[in-house]
Amino acid sequence: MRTLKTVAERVSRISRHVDFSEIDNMDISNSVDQLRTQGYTVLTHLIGGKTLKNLQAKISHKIEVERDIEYPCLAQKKIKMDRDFDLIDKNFLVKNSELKSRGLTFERNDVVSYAQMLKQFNPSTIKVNMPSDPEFYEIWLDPKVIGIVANYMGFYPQLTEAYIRRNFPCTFPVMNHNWHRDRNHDEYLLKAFIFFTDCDSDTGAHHYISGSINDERFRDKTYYTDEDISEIWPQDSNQRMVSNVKAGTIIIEDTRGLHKAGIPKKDYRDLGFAVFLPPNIFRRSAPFYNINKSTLSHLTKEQRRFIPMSNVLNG
Ligand SMILES: O=C(O)CCC(=O)C(=O)O
Repeated sequence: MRTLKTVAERVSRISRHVDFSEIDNMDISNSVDQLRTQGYTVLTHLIGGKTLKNLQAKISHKIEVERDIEYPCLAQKKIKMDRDFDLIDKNFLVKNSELKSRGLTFERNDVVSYAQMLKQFNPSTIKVNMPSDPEFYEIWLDPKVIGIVANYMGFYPQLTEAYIRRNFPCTFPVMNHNWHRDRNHDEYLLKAFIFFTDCDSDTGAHHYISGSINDERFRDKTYYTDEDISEIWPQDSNQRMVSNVKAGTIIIEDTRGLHKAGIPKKDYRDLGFAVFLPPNIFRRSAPFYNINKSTLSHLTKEQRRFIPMSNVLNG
């Protein structure tokens, strides 16, 4: 099965090759080097001014006015320590349908206002699907970002997932609040984290262990605690990356390395996610986002190479 997948990917990569030796942009070249040595690269203030303000406003409108988020959504307020200890133990790594059948979620119909939603349910994470809006794609497929991604991989991968998450303070850690490695692909996997709010340890920093991609430790379980990780990399270890960043920053990361989402102590943080994987003509999962033909027509030829055809609506 593995061999079939590898062959399918090799075939899918034909005519998508990128020759790193031809890069003439020092910024891109330095970022690719950082990805190779550290596993991440930080692009500060990549988005700014009016674009950043517009996108922040659009995200807030979607969440706070339209309440157009993914339902069912886990309500921290419904979790009971003595009853739900099995789920707490698993860091809630179960299907949404199970959370729903346990009565731990809320639906669109349960929400009358943003304030009521927060007060009544205290969601830890809200997920917003990628709007089919050129202004968002301009950032998710920013020329510098895709230049780094393609040169790191050596070919043009696909943008397989695109979404936004808003994280709130919460009591019970849920899935990626714990240390983990992403397992979408053994060899080629990059995520771009797009910060729409300032983000530091008070507002839910992103954490990464530099140089951990090829470290053989921490591979036998899905999640690890802070104590597990601190035994090897204490808080003051210079291999720890903590995102003390301003809104408008993008971190590109090889998330096969150890990482986790910090829980905000106050306020919230808005983060955009772009997941890049090798093209595979046999990938069977349904598209994780859809883009209209008219939005696609705003993108450059290079940006369009990242969009799988199956994600194009009316196409
Ligand atoms: O939100 C974050 O900071 C990390 C998210 C994460 O762990 C993931 O996408 O795998």
